[in-house]
Amino acid sequence: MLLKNKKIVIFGVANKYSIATGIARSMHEQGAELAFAYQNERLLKNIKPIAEELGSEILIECDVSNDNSIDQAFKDLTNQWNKFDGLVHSIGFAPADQLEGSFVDVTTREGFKIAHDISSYSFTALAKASKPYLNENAALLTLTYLGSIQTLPNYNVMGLAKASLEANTRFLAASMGKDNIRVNAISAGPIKTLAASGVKNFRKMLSQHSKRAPLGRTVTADEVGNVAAFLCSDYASGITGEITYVDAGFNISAMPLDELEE
Ligand code: NAD
Ligand code: 0WE
Repeated sequence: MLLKNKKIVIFGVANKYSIATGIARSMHEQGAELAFAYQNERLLKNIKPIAEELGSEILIECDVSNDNSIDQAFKDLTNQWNKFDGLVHSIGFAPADQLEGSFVDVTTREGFKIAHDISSYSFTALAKASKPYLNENAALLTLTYLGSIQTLPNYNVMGLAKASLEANTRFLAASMGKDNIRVNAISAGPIKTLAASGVKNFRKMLSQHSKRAPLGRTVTADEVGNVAAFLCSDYASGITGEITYVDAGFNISAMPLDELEE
């Protein structure tokens, strides 16, 4: 039981396919007590049964684009918990028109601003707002993607926002280390979630991934969840500011070994 006696709040469950749901499942298996923060009322019907199955009755609304909503969320949460041990940020967003077409043509000042606000600044905002309530030894975790350091079609301004999020992880780790708070990120391979379902040719991306990845397949939200549980546990007490890849090895491979075979 990696997470026995740990209280962890998870931001970013939209439905049962969310990476945050895989993380919650694994953390529950490892004995964590969980709370869920959801974006808006509309998602509540999806999240209620998931929370219930994982033994949680703490459901809190939080729109991370709004400072008042963030403050209220931690007031609501700390009505139930005095302090807690972990926070998972599994949130990303850019307006749909930013994620289709050539980067130089489709990117706008407003699209850039929203992508960076929701996908990167919100992690700083949650770290700041949770700091008074974090126990000694607490861990923060976020989710990133390879588009932060390499290009691919259509990911566009989200790649810039993920580059910012990864630097954010390092600066938060440096800044909170003196309080013994660790801050890490998981870079996940492509997974068919709600955020991916609107993306053009996502199925082709999944098959390209399986072709190039050393393990010859994609990863599941539960596999990401298992690494998330480890990173938030005391077994990872020596790891902070790190980006851990959970992608079946895709990021180390420039070409699959069988590509040149006749
Ligand atoms: P998802 O759609 O299930 O989750 C995205 C979540 O972001 C949703 O729960 C949504 O409610 C939340 N969100 C968006 N705007 C918000 C706001 N203003 N306030 C509060 N919450 C807000 O999709 P997912 O794939 O599970 O995405 C989770 C994280 O994983 C994202 O950061 C994404 O970039 C990252 N990621 C996804 C993949 C993939 O292929 N699915 C790969 C690597 C990284
Ligand atoms: O980070 C992500 C999801 C990013 C995302 C997706 C959407 C679709 C719907 C952010 N905002 C929105 N806004 C919407 O309106 N991933 C890593 C998954 C993903 O998204 C892609 C990918 C991959 C992989 C978009 C284009 C190309 C590849």
